[in-house]
Amino acid sequence: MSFAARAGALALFVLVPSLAEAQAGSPGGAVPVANLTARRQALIGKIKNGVAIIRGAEELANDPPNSKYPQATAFRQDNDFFYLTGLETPDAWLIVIAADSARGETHLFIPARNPQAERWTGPKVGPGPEAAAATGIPVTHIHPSDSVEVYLRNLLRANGGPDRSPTLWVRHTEWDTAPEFIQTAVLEQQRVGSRDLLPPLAALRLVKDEDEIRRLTRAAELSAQGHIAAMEFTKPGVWEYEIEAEAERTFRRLGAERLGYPSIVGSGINGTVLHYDQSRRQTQAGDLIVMDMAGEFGYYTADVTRTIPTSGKFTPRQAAIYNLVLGAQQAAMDAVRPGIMRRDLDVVARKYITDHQGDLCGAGGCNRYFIHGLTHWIGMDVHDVGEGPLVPGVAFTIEPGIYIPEEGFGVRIEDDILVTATGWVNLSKSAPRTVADIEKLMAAAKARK
Ligand SMILES: [Mn+2]
Repeated sequence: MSFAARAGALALFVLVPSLAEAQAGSPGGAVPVANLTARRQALIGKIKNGVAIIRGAEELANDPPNSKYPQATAFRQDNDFFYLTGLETPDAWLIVIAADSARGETHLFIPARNPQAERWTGPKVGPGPEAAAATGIPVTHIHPSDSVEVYLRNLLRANGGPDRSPTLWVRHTEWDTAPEFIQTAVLEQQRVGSRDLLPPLAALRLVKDEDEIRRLTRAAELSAQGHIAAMEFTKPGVWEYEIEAEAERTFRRLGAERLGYPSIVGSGINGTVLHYDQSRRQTQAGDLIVMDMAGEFGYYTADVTRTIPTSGKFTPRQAAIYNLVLGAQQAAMDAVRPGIMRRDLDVVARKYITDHQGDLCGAGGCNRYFIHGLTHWIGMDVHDVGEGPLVPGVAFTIEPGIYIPEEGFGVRIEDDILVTATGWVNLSKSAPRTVADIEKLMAAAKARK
């Protein structure tokens, strides 16, 4: 073996400092330990008694010849796991043990560090003091991932027995892909049965804490800035994908680590296709363009739609439909207050359209062109989990739309609303929303070109 080869072999086994710092250096920053601890304690309070098992996202496969050639930036942690640990480490597990009479405890399982693999994929947080400092989980409760199966079996055996068998809380949605030892463990517990972990976790994730609100606020603001960039860029003849690129580079430049969802830029007739995401058409003067695009910041995503005229000026017909949609959106916003349901807002928006449509859509009325729901929750998922009335800390979209294929255009306006103790705020309000403000912004941009 040559000296160079020996040196190389040696270098493989030198551990470089782990990524705890690098993770904290992500644009979103680290989730404060106090928040993570509070969330885990709240989960223990919700499940009261039993054992919850949360599996982190798996390392991306790299198996030639079908290799996707995974990159660290393509990995995204499981939402529930990130919510409770703030860790982006792949192939990790969290076991939360609740007991009626005690505060409960949390055990974290993360892969032992592998110097050879880290030469390819970069340094990782291993089981040890760094993981304890990042999560607030005591280092004595942090173990290597490959010990999770034995740990769980012992835990259930120790707490089992005919009289007191702990309830297992698992996410039923991922049941089919759960490892065999989890499935076996649950089968062994069937006297008590397994319970779906989604409802208690969703109830927690629905009401955002201050660190989540910070992330969501930033996601909405950078998304609004991307919409402004797209408006300034647009003129007849540009392609839909160019508009998309203009917005997306702004999201990224302002700290978005990925898109919240595939961008939708639908001009003309494409604007009537709700999830059109090909972005392959060349725009023409006279088109309207529906742009539904947002970035994700620190695991929280906005969801923002604006509709603009390619030429910078709405036709009277387009403006009339636009203002009806805008009025419906504003009416729904004005009805937001703690205690009401999102479906109540849907009723308000549709009633506004009925009351103000005049003869814009003929005898059938405009609501027959409003073919989707008015709102959904936002958060770690663009269609986030949870249910129930509006309370301070929930966030959701208000997005009425009218799509008229026979006239070749659609209009959707979508903003992100956060309910506060004193009312609500529109997190995406920086993106112009009225006919006058959109035309003014596009005219100013044209004058500068
Ligand atoms: Mn939406």
